Amino acid sequence: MISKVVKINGNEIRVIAPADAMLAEVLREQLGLTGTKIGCGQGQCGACSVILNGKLVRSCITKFSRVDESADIITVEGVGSPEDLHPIQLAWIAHGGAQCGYCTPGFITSTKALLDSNPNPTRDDVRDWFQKNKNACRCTGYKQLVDAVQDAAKIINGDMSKEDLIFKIPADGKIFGTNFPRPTAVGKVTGTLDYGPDVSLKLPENTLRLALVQATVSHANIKSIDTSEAEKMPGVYKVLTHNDVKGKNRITGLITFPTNKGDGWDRPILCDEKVFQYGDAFAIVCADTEKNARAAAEKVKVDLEVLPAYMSAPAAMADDAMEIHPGTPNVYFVQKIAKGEDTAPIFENAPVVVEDDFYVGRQPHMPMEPDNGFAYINDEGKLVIHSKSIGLHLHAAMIAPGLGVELDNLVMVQNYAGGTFGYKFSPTMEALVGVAAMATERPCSLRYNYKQQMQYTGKRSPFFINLRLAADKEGKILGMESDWSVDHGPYSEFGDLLTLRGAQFIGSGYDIPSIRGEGRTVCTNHAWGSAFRAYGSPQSEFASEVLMDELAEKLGMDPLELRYKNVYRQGAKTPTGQDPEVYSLPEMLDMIRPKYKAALDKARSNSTDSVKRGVGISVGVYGCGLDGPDASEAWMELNPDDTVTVYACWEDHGQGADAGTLGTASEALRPAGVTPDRIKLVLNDTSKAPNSGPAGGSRSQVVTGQAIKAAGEALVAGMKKPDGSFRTFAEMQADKIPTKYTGKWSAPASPCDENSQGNPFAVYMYGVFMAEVAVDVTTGETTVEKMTLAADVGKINSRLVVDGQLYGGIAQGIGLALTEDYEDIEKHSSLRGAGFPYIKQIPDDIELMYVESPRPEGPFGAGGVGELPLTCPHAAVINAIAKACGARITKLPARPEKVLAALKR
Ligand code: MCN
Ligand code: FES
Ligand code: FES
Repeated sequence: MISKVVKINGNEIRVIAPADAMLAEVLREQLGLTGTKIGCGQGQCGACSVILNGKLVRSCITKFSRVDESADIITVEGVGSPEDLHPIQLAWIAHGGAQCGYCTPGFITSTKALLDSNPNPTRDDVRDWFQKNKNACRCTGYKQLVDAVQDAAKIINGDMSKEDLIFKIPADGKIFGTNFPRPTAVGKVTGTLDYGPDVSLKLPENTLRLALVQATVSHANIKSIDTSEAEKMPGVYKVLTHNDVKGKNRITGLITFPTNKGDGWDRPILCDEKVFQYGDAFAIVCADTEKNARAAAEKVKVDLEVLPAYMSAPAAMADDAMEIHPGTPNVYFVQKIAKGEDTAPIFENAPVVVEDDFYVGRQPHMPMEPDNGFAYINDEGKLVIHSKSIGLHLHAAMIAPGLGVELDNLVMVQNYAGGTFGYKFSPTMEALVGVAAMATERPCSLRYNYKQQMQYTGKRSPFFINLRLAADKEGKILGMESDWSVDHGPYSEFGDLLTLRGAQFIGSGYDIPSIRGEGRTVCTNHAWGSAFRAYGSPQSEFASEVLMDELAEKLGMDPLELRYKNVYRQGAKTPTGQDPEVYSLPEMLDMIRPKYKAALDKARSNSTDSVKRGVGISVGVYGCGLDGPDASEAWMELNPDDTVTVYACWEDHGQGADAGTLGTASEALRPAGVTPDRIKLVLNDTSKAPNSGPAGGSRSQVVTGQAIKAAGEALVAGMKKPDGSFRTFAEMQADKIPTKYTGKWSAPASPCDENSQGNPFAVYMYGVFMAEVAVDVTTGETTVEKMTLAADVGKINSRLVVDGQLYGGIAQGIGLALTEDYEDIEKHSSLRGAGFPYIKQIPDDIELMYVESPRPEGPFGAGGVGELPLTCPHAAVINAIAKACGARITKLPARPEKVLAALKR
């Protein structure tokens, strides 16, 4: 133990801490200063940044023993408070700088340190600073953060007033379509909003801290598990194996496709017979501290018979590959597409045919907050599980039978989440903490470190695609033939649905009269496939968008004009034979065209012998919703003080469920004069709010938005008096009119048939991307200098949120194009190793343009937005590389060595 007096946020405090403790642990665990977050825990993300004696440090790698006596430490709590926001915090709110907000305290302290030393930084100074200090953000694409720093500096220097940055509710109370900040913003910028790991530290003293015993091989039979030595380790309360699981010990994928050859009961909660992938859990150690639990986990002995591991779809499809789940073939689901006439004669006679093979790999989600959660038995005897789940009711159904608990006795709650990007569409540790709480009858908390986040959560499923396009001499597409194999890892949940996405989105955006193709879902031993933002479309559309450029090349046509000729117009049908609900792609291409021409000129004149510049275009389309008649429910209640409470399970990854709910509810309630400050939100607790469905498929603004609108309209109708004025709560009571209303909505859509024909989504999002790149042909290094996106997401609810969604998704697309991968389990198990894009990899110059075509089926005309920006930006980047230097990349990521190899070819 060491003891020293240090000054923290202006107060002198004596701290007695273990000699090996890190400053972050001391701040968070001993002093309760949980505003400082731990992300990577490895010095790579800056979430833990604090100011130590005027210098910015990453407190997760700063030993407390090395903090000098009487050191001066400033954490986010010392920068400002909700009652007295610092200009930096105010600017962060005004610019939408906090999406999930997990990186925010680190950025705020980092900005404070920057502005203390350089009160007038240029945008490049800011970017250099965040790069140097490794401040990483996965949500925002960084642009709004630099905007915020610029405005904060102006306020501090007296060039702007705080007032200028404070959002003012317009006189008519309309916030829908404005820059109103999200309700959680103040908590996020001040570090007062508690995420799972923060709440976990504040749990009762008898809480058990959990550690997992995990596989370090990818495929094996389990011969025995010996926990005896671990049980004797200090602080250990119990060591749990599959024998302690009361239910079926399986997470069910809720299979709905009758042609799926699996039964969906393939994912063990705790492995019993087999290891299916690296990281699979054998046992849970429950102990007094996480350190003790982790130390004891090392002592559990597992005897394995190692089996051949099939680490890709082609490997698992080989004739001699064994069945990974005995009894179920490795190819367990096949989805065909057949639209229009047979393609064989078309391809035979077409003047122009192009064909290529494509691969989009195992993109890791890399949220700033690693996975975590906790569980306990409440006073009603119900099991309560808190996690980052973005599908609370869905996950309850997936884990209840495995745990052996009745659905009615299971409560799911979402903690504020530091980003998921879809990995939490699958349950992760929910069932593990559930097992532990049931077996010990004590609160149990589990926190993954970053390596576990990488190794034991799902990843984007790689698609291997062979694609052919046939066209006439003028560039009109005549037909398409596709073949795709989906490497879905060992667990089948939603793998069939993902394979269907190939049929729905390869070639989407274009009027292709005839399509034939087949896709298949393949079980492998690599990381299990979970949803990832834009789910299936980045793989599908990469193939068709890159092949469109190859077609343009063969035809000698401009790639933008080839697209212009073929995009959806009146009379066109989507690949599933559906009529698009709006036709905004031609308009968006028209908007982009002058910028494109100027960019081409610029690229030509700015290219040198060693640095070649190019411009690439791509079209992105994605559906809002789950296939078919996707439904949602929300409630609204008029309270005795005449405020209104909205109840919904619109889960928040960080995208802004709070803003979405408030904006939509306030628009619905505006006719009754209910102003936004009178609206309260109760979100994301299955014991308090109804089933609004999971926050996936960019569905919430549309589907849950419609449910909120319906509830609001019902309440407004109840409040309305015959004379057109509105009743107060007291008047409603006096008139015996109910004060609580249910809103339900179901999408007018129908699922696809066995040929992938149908009207799966009532609303789509559309975009046109343009990338401007520079390729250093001596090193193969690509720099994206500018991205432009013309987007149609319908009417916009929160402009701040929507801008942020687009910037952030584009940044993830640049990562997907150039660096991100989780193929090599050892090498890619950290942010840096997996190619996380820091600020200098993302251009400061990102231009957004909107076409707001009102959606007939969207609430107040709104569509969805979350996934649009990641549908296809990477294809624009890859097309730009080819234009710049002739290197045609078809398999991602386009790391320098791949670009050099393509150049040589
Ligand atoms: N919105 C709006 N106006 C529109 C459309 C949407 O203001 N016309 C707002 C909504 O109110 C909501 C946000 O934009 O705040 C996204 O809405 P929507 O597209 O309906 O998507 P969901 O709320 O269902 O969110 C899920 C979506 C998905 S599927 C992933 S994955 C994703 C994403 O959003 N993960 C994210 N965005 C993310 N953003 C962050 N920061 N972190 C993640 O993990
Ligand atoms: Fe400290 Fe990532 S740098 S948590
Ligand atoms: Fe930066 Fe989410 S807001 S990581």
